[in-house]
Amino acid sequence: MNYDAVLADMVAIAREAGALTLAYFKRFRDLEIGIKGPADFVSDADKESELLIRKFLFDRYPGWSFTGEEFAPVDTDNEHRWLVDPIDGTTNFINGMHYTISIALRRGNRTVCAVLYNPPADEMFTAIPGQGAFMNGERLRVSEQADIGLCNIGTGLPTPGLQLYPGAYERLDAIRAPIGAVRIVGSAANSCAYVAMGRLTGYYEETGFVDTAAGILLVQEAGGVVTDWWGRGPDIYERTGTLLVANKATHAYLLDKLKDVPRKDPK
Ligand code: LIP
Repeated sequence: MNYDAVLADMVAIAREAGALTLAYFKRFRDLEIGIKGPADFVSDADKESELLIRKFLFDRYPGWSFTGEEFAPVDTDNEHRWLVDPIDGTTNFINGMHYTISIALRRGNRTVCAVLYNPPADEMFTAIPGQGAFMNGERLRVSEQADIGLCNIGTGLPTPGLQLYPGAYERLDAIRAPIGAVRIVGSAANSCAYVAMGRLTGYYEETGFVDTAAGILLVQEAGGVVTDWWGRGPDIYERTGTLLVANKATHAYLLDKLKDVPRKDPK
């Protein structure tokens, strides 16, 4: 099956969801006057965005299964499934910082189309296996930086359920010297996109696959390395979420450092 037309549809609906969520995003300072709590604010935007995307995709591709972040999955097809995060980076969102919309199409256990949109920056990322990764139509390559002292590494810190992800601060401590910098982009999807385009040389976090499915394909198509924290493949990281995406040099460095942090291997 040729997925070019499907990708074009995904781009169109990501843009629409971008406009919808931006209207909320621009009003983030309303939260200070308490019209709505942050949880309601973001959950209204999240739900509206997911419903908009879901309706569009169901109309165009009736019968394909759907997993989103806000509602129960729809399991109608064993072959094709949408993985949709309607707002990745919800804490960023309520603080007026960059967030992304992530849409991946899975066929069996492969991602066959990926779209990732950062509405505040108007950056649209796309990928199809074997055809490369692009931002606003421009081909992406991961960073060629091999000097660890100049590497720029992304991660995330768990909010709010820190106890769910033990070791996050110890891991920061383990990776820090002698790297150039650590950044928290605040959206797992956007962090992957930044690796694909070379803003970050690498990124690691324990996070959900719905958030990262599209970003992972971007990194792979941009020539990056994708494994779990112990160097293993998709059968492990898609399930456990212990994801490591990077250029070659950063990947080798992080693998070496992350293994020293006490962490129960989530087999
Ligand atoms: C979250 C990201 C956050 C990352 C978490 C998770 P959500 O997604 O925004 O940056 O640290 O692992 O991916 O809850 O905002 O969709």
